[in-house]
Amino acid sequence: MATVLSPKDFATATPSWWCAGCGDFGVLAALKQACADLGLQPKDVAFISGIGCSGKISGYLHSYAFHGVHGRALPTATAVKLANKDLTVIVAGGDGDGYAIGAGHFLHAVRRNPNMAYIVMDNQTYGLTKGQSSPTSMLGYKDGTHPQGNPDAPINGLAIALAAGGTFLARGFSSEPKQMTEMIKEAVRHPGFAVVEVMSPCVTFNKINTYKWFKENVYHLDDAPGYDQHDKQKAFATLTAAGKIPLGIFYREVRPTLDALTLGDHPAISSLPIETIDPRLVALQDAYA
Ligand SMILES: Cc1ncc(C[n+]2csc(CCOP(=O)(O)OP(=O)(O)O)c2C)c(N)n1
Ligand code: SF4
Ligand SMILES: [Mg+2]
Repeated sequence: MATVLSPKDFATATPSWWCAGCGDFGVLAALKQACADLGLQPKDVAFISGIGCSGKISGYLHSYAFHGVHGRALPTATAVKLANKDLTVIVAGGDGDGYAIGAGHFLHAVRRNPNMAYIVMDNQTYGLTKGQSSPTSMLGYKDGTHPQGNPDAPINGLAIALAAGGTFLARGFSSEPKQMTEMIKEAVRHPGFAVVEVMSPCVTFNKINTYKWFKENVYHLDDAPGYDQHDKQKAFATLTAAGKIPLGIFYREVRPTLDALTLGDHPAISSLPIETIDPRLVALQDAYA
């Protein structure tokens, strides 16, 4: 029988690089708790991340991990899932990684619906490169590249994902660990591509969207009586309404996953005997060893 693990079993010895108070600590804590609650073992999890302060998270979770190229976490994760569909694949990255350089991959992952959870750690800035405007920065956000204020309207990643065929869309706040843990667990359990956007304040560069600002500017869908997570029109209206930022699970539906459609009952590549792998691939691999 597999041992039941605690969040501490998902910690690594890697010292954290994040600034004290960074929202990303809350995301990591929720993730470890979710993995423990789900009864996962580190060997069951492949954690793929992008580049950014957020992307460093894969080094802090004891699991298989791949810290990829900026904006390319999703195609990498899709390949991992197709190679070994038994792995629980979790992807994480920043608002820049997912909604700027990786925007094309984001849309196509949403429509393909591979079975994995994607956490967008949204601090409304490019933290790693010292606070430039990101696709989710507010109009007027001031930084080194926009000293007069950001002239670009922010994009709404979850509404875009809903329009592209998203099957699970949620938003959490990094200083609400219990709600975030439950959301991540639901996302991992969802049979398809589950997007969890987490408002994760950058205490060093984003002096507008602070913890205090969020506490004053969010509300919880759980407080809205009768909200139906299967009502697409309602989800779209909720996500795009002006005013306070909604938190919760907006929408879910079940439709065939990329893995089911492409692999069917075929065994995953990882389970094939080595002799059945095309020798040209082995030679190619050896050439780069
Ligand atoms: C191809 C490429 N372009 C640009 C960069 C520089 N770069 C590194 S991280 C980053 C943005 C990070 O912002 P975000 O994804 O929001 O992550 P955060 O640091 O805010 O968590 C950029 C532009 C890069 N590493 N690679
Ligand atoms: S720069 Fe911002 S996002 Fe990066 S570790 Fe520091 S607080 Fe977090
Ligand atoms: Mg960011």
